[in-house]
Amino acid sequence: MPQIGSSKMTKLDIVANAARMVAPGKGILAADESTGTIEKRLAGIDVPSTEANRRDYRQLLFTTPGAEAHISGVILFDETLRQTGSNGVGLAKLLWDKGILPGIKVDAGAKGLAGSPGEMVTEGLDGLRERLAEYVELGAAFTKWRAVITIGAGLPTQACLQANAHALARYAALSQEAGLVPIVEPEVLMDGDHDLERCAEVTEAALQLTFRELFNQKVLLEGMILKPNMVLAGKNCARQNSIEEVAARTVAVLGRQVPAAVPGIAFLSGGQSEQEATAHLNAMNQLRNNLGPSPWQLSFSYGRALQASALQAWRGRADNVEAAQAAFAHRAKMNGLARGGEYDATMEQEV
Ligand code: 5MM
Repeated sequence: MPQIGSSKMTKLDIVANAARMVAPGKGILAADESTGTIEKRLAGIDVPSTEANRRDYRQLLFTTPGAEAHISGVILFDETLRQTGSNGVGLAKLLWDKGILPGIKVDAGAKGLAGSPGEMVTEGLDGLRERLAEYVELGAAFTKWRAVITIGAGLPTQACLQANAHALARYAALSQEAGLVPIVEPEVLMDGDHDLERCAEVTEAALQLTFRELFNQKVLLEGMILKPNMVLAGKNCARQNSIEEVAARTVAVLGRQVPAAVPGIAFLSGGQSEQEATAHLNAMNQLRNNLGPSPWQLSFSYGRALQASALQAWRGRADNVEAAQAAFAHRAKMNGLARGGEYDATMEQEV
């Protein structure tokens, strides 16, 4: 298969890379925090967001011994794809050498949607074809685009759902044209006091429109990954649901809207704690094991839920690198086990 910097990817290569991204026992690390977000994360551990600190932190994650056993791909921010590690090797090459696929966030962020106060539409389509060609040269194997959908009084509007679905599909088609696997991320936010059923209703509507647009734009479903939210009650809802309720409702919504041709679903964590995100994924895979074979892999593409304890353990100090890597390796392993429904909360004591 063509590797780093190749512009000769065929449809078969794209399909093979998509399958590799959701290989059993593995999932994706989202390390594509944009400049503002990584600054916030580093501020949380009193570390200034300099280019060197961002590089050191991400290098720490990528060089974690054994991470490749449970991590199939890493989503990078533009800066990281261009960075070189302390040993002089490019970070993207370092990942390829470990058997981990590097990917790249290609959206330009969620901006206010004109005419829809409180709603956002993700931008970044202008010039995307040219940017993708450069990302191929820099060694990316896949891309990511995140749409943000807010639940509130009268929200989301059809205009918001439609605009975001259209942009996601245009992005996905351009990515495949460039030989890259698109991760399609329509995120229904956990913010608000809505209940589980309202989240289910909105998630279903968002997915339905997204797949309609993907079909319209002729996106090869076998060569993409869906990155959705789990179906959860809003953070401020008085009634929070059990792990089993969340798992059952999420799988039911996906079963109604995600075509069987899609190889895998890699959830975002969206503000859940590390252990909640793992327990939910585990319960979904247990459910699928009990119900019989599922059409798609149920995997993870977590940012915060894979990094929170590693970040806390690191705190910007070289002598904490080993402890931070142990924390990250532990989370990767727990989620790797959850991929097969083999996780148990008692395993959290292992680290
Ligand atoms: C890691 O966070 C990603 C980038 O966010 P910003 O564009 O706001 O900086 C984000 O897209 C991420 O890939 C997903 O939302 C999943 O992350 P979480 O933390 O929700 O699992």
